[in-house]
Amino acid sequence: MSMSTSARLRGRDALALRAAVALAVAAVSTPALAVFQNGGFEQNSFAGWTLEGGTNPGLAGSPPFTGASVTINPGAAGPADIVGQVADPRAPTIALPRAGSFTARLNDEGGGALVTRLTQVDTLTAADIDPVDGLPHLRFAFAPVMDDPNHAPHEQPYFYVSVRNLADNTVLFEQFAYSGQPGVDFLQGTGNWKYLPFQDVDAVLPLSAIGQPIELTVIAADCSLGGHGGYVYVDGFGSAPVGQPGGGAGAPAVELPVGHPFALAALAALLAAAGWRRARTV
Ligand SMILES: [Ca+2]
Repeated sequence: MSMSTSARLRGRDALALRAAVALAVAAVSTPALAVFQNGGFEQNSFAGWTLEGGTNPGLAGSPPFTGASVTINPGAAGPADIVGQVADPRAPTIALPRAGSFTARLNDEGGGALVTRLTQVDTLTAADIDPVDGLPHLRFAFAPVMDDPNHAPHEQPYFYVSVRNLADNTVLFEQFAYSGQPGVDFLQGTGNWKYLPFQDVDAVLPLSAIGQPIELTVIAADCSLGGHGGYVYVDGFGSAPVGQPGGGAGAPAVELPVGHPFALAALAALLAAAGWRRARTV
């Protein structure tokens, strides 16, 4: 090997080493972002996410509805956009963006019986462990805004949020409500619109979830008859507390223990106490 080739190789090795060190530093400096790519939508896009949808033929079965009631006929993805500092004329007390500079909005105020579904799968790592309790956390915030035309329950606009462990197909967190659903503390918006303030979720997962694929799903559906819209804002998906507008650290959210023997019962009790009607599908 000539002197010049050897020198070139050494230079290349040094570059590779420098790149590896840079990656390691980046990983160490952003441990809270280990789970879910672009979880706060701060790329001002849906990069890292999968947007799908179709049309809403109505919920299957009869109340109480669950994720198993959700039926989507094949079709193009429903509307979705990223919003910044804007006012929502239908939900005047919702402050946007929820965290950082951007918040995602799935579906919109228009009708057409459209459904928007957002999903992402990622693997929990040790970086998602909260040092406070030594357990992995999954945190996010959501706020549904839906017209309430007072159709039959299965025809109403609805939203659905779930966190599922794909390794064993268990539901770690799930929330469903149709517009105007009895027992849900909807606020009255403009006209017939109903909404909820941002709900901060802090799902505490078992250590066994480390290394397993976790799937997030958010669905927002118009009424099935085609005349009325509904949408949901989501933001801050990750293991760190959901931040504040502009990027500050968030206040601790109410903890929802998930994944130990009493977790689902405790979660159900908590949601019931908050006026939620909740059912699980496993
Ligand atoms: Ca954000």
